[in-house]
Amino acid sequence: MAKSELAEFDAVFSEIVEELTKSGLKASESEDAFAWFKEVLVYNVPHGKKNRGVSVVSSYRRLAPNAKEEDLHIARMLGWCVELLQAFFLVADDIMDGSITRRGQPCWYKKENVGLIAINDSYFLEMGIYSLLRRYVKGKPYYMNVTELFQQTTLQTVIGQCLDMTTAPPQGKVDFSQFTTERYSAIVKWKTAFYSFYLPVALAMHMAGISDEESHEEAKKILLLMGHFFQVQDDYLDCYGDPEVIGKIGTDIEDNKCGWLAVTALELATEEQREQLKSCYGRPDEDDINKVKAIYKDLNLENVYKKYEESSYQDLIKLINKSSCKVPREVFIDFADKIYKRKK
Ligand code: GPP
Ligand code: MG
Ligand code: MG
Ligand code: MG
Repeated sequence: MAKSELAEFDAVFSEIVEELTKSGLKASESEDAFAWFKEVLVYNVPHGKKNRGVSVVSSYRRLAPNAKEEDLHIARMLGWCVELLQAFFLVADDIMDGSITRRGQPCWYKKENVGLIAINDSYFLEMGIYSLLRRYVKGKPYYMNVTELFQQTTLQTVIGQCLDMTTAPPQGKVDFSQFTTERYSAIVKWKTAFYSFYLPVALAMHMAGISDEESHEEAKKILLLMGHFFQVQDDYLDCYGDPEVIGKIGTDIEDNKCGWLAVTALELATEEQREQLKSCYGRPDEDDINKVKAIYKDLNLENVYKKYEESSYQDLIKLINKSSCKVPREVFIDFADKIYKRKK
């Protein structure tokens, strides 16, 4: 079933492109802009894993087992709105992080005829969300809830991105004083967990008529824990993932990021290793990057991560089992199964 859910989700992407561009393409003054936007959409939106988008649909199915086809269609459109939000963030994030590739192709801003137009394109992608909401959801009782949720989630992610960027001093400078587990937890909760985990399930809940605060708080607790682990994994893969598989080349070491590997290394390091890290972290030079990786190796971080992955999965399952949420456990288990032990 999981495969066909993705196939059905993919099948409506052309409708998304059509809806977002058809009227603009007909108006002679804006025609060129919408032809450009069409390219932005096709390059940046459909090539990811789409876990977030498909989770809206699969969660909605769990919450409304007798859902009508017309409502499943709306769930798919909301799923694509989450993918648009993600594309908006990634186009901008890659500029900020100076990344090279994304989803196995050059980052959008790296393309010869794009450059900083990518900033404008990220706003284009963001506004696509609200066009689709007006087109498919307006008139439904949950329109206001989902619209506000997208706005609120965007702000949360911007706050997280701000913490992420400002905790990383400019290249060549070192300041490990802020590289604490508390700061790390705050960064990942805000920059990743809300939009990647709470948002998809919360959208399905609103569609299914579950909008009370208590249910949302209960679901949020579980989903934010999952989101925390997911970002730890992203940080691990930044260094240890295969770029061919993850579709991106890691930049966290040279970008001076307060990532899981750096925070964990600093916790385990001897005074001497800490001094060595100070002299090579956050520098673009290949030799410096390799020195950081050698220290990670001496500290056995790969094993520390494997242990962490196992124990974090156990913690998550415990939390899910003891929750008394209106949302069935399978919604959380489905999502967890998609991310644990992932390689991309
Ligand atoms: C992931 O960080 C976080 C985001 C993509 C949110 C960006 C938010 C904005 C408001 C632009 P990351 O840099 O570790 O992701 P990746 O490893 O995929 O580049
Ligand atoms: Mg990045
Ligand atoms: Mg980033
Ligand atoms: Mg990353």
